[in-house]
Amino acid sequence: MLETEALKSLYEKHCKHGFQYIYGTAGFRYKADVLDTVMFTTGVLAGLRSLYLNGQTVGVMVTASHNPPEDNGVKIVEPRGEMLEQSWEKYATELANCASQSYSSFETKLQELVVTLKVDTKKSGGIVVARDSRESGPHLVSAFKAGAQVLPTVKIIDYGILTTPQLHFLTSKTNELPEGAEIGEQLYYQELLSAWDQVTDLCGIKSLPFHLQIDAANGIGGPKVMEMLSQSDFFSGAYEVVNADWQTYAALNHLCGADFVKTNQKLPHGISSSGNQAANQISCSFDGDADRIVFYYCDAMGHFRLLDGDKMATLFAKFFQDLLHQAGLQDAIEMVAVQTAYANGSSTHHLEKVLGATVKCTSTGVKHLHHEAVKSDIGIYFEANGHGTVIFSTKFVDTVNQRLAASTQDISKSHKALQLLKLFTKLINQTVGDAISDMLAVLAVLSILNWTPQKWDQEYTDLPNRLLKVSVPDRTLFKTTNAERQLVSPAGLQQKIDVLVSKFDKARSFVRASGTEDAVRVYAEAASRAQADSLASMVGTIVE
Ligand code: 16G
Ligand code: ZN
Repeated sequence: MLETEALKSLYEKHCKHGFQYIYGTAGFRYKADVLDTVMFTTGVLAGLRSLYLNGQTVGVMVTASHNPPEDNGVKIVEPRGEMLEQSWEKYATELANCASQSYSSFETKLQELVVTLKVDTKKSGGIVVARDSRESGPHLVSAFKAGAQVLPTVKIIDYGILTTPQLHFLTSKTNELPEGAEIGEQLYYQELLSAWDQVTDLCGIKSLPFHLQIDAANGIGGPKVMEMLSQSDFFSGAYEVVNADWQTYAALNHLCGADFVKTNQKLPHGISSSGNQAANQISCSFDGDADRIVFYYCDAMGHFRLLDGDKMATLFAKFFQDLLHQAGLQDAIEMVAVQTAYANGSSTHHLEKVLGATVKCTSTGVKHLHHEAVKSDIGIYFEANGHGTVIFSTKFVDTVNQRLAASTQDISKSHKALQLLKLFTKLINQTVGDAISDMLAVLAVLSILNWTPQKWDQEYTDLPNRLLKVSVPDRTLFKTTNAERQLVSPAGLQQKIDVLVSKFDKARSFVRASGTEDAVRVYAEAASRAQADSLASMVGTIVE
C-alpha cells in the first residue's frame, strides 16, 4: 500500500467533502458531479476485494443504466460475474463516507478495513474496468484508477467503453481462462455468434422469421450490437438499429430505450406503428447500458403490445420445460422462475397454473433474483422491466453432458433436445441480464417454436396495471416485508392499502421506496384499466 504522503496527495487530488453516499440496488448512482470521491474509494475497495479473494480479478462498471445523461454510477462485480457480495456494500459505503469527511477519517477507515478483512497488501490482484457512453465517464474512470493505485500490487485493465453485461462476461472469463488467453470484446461476440450458428444449424433455421428493429436507447448497446451482428451472415439484412446515436450525450435514454417503453407503454422515438403491424416484424428496446431488453409489436389495429420481462420468463419456462420433457430430464432437473412483486399477476398465474412451474418472489434488484435463481438447476429470473437471464447449475451441465455421451441416436428427438439445452447455456449470458444475449435467446426460441410475436403475446393477457412515483418527505420510513409486497412501516399504512385493494376485482397493490431515486413507488393492478388506475391513485394519495 502507498505511503502516507503519496496516499494523501492522491486523496487531495480526487476527493471532495460533504456528500453522503449509499451503495444502493445497483451500486452508487448519483449526479455525475458528486461522484469523484466515491469513484476514488471504489478504486481502493475493488483492490481490497481482489486481494481478499486471493488475487482473483474483480470487475468495475461505471454506468447509470437508464438514468438521465447527467447521472453516473459505479458498481463492483465479483470474479464470476455476479454482483458484489452484499456484506461488502457496507464497507464500500463506509469508506466513501469517511473519505467524504476528511483525510484522516479515510485513512483510519482504510487501515481498519485492511486489518478487519486480513488483507495482505503485498500480494497481487487484478481489476477490469469499463464504462458506458456517458460524457462524465472518462473523468470518473481516472478518479477510480487513482483510487486503485493506492494498492500498487493490483493490476488494472481498462476496457474502455463496454455494455454492462460485456464487463460482467469479461470479468468472469479473466478468472476462468488460463493466463495469456486472449480476452476481449471479440471473445464475447464469438461465443454468442457461435452458439447462435449452432442452434440455427441444428434446427434448420436458415433466416430470421421476422424483420428485427432494435432501439439502442442512444447508448453503448448500439455500436456493440452492430459490431456483433455485422460479423454474422445470418443477420445480414435482417435487422435495423435505431436510436444508435451514442455519441450525442444528451440523447441517451431520451424518449427511447427499455425503461421509456416499459414505463410509458408506448413505442420509442424512431419506431413507427405502421411497420410493426406485420406478423413478420418484431422490435425491441435496450436500456442505456444494454443489460435490459423489452420486446413489442403493434397489433392489426395498430395498438402497441408490450412483451416484457414477464413474457420472456414465461417464454423461456415453456421452452425449457418442453426440452426437459423431450430429453427425459423432467424429474432429474429442477427448474424455477424467479420474479419480483412487479411481475404481472397473470404471468405468475400462467407460470404456476398453466405451466405447472415453481415460482419464487424476491425483492427488486438483480442481486436478489440471481441469489434465488442459483439455488435451482435451471433458474429463470426476470424483472418485469426486462432485466434478467437464465442460469444453469453445474449439476445441469454435468447431467446433460453425461446423457449426451450416452445417447447414440443422433437423430432422435431427445438427443436434439439435449444438444439444444447445452447450446442455450452458451447463448445465454449467465452472469447477468444482457440485452444482446437475451435478444438472441428470445429470437432463437421464437424461431424454433415457429411463433409470431402475436402468438407469444397470446399465451396470457396481462392484468391492467399502473405504476406511480410519489414524492415523500422521507422515503426511508417505508419499510417492507414479504419480498416488498407488504409495508411494515409507516404503521397502519398497509391496513389502509388492504382496505382499498378489497374494493376492486382481481386487485393487488404494494408500495416500496425506490432504491435508485428519491421517491416511493406505488404499483396497482386490477381487472380493468379504470380499476387499476383508480386503485393506484387512491393508494398514491394515502402514501403522500
Ligand atoms: C436497478 C436494478 C434493477 C431494478 C431497479 C429498480 C440492477 C442491476 N438494477 O436499476 O434491477 O429493477 O434498480 O429501481 O440490479 P427502483 O428501486 O428505483 O424501483
Ligand atoms: Zn441497465
